[in-house]
Amino acid sequence: MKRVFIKYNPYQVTTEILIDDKPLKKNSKLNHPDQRLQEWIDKLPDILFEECSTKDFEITFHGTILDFEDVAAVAEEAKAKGINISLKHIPAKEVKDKEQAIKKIFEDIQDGPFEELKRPSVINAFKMASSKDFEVNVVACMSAGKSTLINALLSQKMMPAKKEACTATITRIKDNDADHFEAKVYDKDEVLLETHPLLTYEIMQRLNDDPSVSRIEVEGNIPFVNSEEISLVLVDTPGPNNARDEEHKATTYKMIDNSSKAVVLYVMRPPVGSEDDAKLLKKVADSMKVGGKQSRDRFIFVVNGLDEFKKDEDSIDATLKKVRDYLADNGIHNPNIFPTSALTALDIRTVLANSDDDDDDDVYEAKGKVRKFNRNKEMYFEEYAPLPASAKGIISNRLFKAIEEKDDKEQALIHSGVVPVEEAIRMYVLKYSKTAKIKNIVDTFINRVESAKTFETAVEEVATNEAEKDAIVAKIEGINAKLESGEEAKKFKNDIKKLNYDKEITDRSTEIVQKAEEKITDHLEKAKKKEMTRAEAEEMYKKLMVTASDVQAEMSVELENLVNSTVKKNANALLQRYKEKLADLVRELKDLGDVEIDPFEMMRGDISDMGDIESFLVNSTDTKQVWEVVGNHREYKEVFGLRRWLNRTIGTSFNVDYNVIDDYDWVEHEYIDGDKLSAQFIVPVQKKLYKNQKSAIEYAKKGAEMVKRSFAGKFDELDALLKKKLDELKRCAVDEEVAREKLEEAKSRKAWLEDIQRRVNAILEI
Ligand SMILES: Nc1nc2c(ncn2[C@@H]2O[C@H](COP(=O)(O)OP(=O)(O)OP(=O)(O)O)[C@@H](O)[C@H]2O)c(=O)[nH]1
Ligand SMILES: [Mg+2]
Repeated sequence: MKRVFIKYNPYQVTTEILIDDKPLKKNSKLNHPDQRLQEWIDKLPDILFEECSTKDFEITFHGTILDFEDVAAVAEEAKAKGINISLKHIPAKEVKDKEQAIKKIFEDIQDGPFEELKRPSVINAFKMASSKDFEVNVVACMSAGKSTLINALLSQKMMPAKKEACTATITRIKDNDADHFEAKVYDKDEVLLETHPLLTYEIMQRLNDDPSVSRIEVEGNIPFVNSEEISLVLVDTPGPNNARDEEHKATTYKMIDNSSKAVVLYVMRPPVGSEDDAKLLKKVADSMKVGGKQSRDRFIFVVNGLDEFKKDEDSIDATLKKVRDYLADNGIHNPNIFPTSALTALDIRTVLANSDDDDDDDVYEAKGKVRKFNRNKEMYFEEYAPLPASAKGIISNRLFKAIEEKDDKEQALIHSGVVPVEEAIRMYVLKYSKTAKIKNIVDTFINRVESAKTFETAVEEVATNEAEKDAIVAKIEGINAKLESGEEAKKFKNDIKKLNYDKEITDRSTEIVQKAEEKITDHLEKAKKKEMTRAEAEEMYKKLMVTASDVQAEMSVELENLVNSTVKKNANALLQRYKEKLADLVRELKDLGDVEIDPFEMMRGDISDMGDIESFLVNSTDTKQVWEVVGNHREYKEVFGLRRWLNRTIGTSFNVDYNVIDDYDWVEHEYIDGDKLSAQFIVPVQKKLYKNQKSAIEYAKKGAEMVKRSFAGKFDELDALLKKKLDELKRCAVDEEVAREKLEEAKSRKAWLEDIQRRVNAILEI
């Protein structure tokens, strides 16, 4: 038997593994720097077996409960392979403790002696890091019950739901714990059409039927979460095949794409197996292949409508098995499947919450469902839910309480499967988003505190070092001279100008377009015949348009990712270049005395004020229009807005246009040549694909330019700040009075910083 010790810190994403108290060998496959536990834990038993040549292990796991439960699940599965793992858990600090500690530190900083830590940019960075929206995207191919499920999660009928294809707009609902819903309504070009301070179901219905409406931003209460805890956003989408425009289709693809980390509730309604569904599932399968267990956890498959279960005729187990087999046929293995009845949950939370009047048909019917769920053990859907033990515990406690209090509605609600889905969302947030969030927040402090400390240390050294006074002054003047030199400024400007990713983006986007083209030609190759009748030609054309629009939506997701990453790269390179410039400032002055004056270290905190490129980009996806002074008048200018670009690019959809077929000389000929026809069909499609590429390239350039412009201004500000700091140091060196005063101050300020630093670092420990 081998003893294995695993310490996993989900906040820092670090792993330490010891086998029989010895560290891992360098070439061990168990070395997983920078990877989440969930990305490699599945492979643990096999690798252990391979590297230790035994099948008996005792694993001691030091980490959070949720991570421990994943280890436990893997250990359980390993039994089937004859690998025996006994487990011990050393608990770690959980997310909740951390959040409180962070909040306290933030408050203390606001009351502390450092103005630079109270700047709006710091406060914003902190707020951004702590309130990042967490999206739950509800996706399905057809009317499987998306809107009904969202209504059930809202405990309120807000989203229009119907038997036939219904939802036509994208609605994002953000939790704010308020007692009413409000909405902002946008068209395709992101123009605000309407605002509703008090949103109702009737308004939502009208908006949904209005073809000019593209996106509705709603705020209101999502009862199963607390907005202080998670900033949850539920997104209702049209089924991609009845989307009003291709942009919505692209939105669904983007939600599924592995570049997204949001939870996807993939709703299905048996019987499963439509062709469209298979197409969408293939994308899900692709996305689930990357990123290990986290991507598996990200997709929650909701099998809805199971209240229609008939005793003695149906079997829930058999239905779920069919779904599982169907998913496996489409390349999805080990899916998290949750059986539900969204409608029952909604009725319990709305109809039955408001009335007990049996003469009301709705009440009568809803009560029937409650009875059905409570009577049939087979319909206790929570028992099928693939949840970790801690979540199961929460649910069974709730059920136990409901039974004790004879609350049959609450019991049926839990059995309806919607409560387990809510729990699954919460678990995901706790396991992945919250831990990452804590790291982000801590990061917003660490650099700034470090950097403030460097400056205080420099003050101390300068103020006490009589012997090197002249050297210090010379050093500071040297730095200043370089900072002010026109020569240096020109060099820096030139370096920045040289940064250019145009070729890279052209090459990559060409690949993307070629891939898209291939898909379409492949499709045509398969569809065409040497001789085609008019009916066949029309059919071929119709199908081509569907494929073209799919490919187009897919491509726009890839192009958008490309634009995003290019702009990001550009921003990072700029920052890097500025950091190098700071390091350069002291390069030739190193020999001037032992007192260290390091402009880069002193400025690190200020640099990180602008360094959160991720949120910078998020902000810039919204269209912004600003007034800009041009000569002696002002002009309205549009600023970088990714979303707007996306709409424009793919905004015009493929209209079915039968001209090619109509113009053919059918009187003379009975058949049309399939080769010729497909060659003609493909021209406008190709044109459009290339137009998309051109627009993506243009947009990436525009984005890069914008980043350069906005950074150039910031760099000037940073230079000015550095000069100020250097001046202060110089005054300490030349004026004894000032030195004495500053020294006293620096001591207590440094002690305060060290205390904060110790507390911040402790947060990331487990
Ligand atoms: N019996 C039963 N019917 C349901 C359930 N969930 C939804 N429905 C019904 O199924 C139909 C479609 O539901 P919607 O919520 O509109 O489905 P959707 O996925 O939003 O559909 P689209 O917006 O058209 O894509 C409606 O008539 C709902 O009442 C359920 O759990 N059980
Ligand atoms: Mg809907």
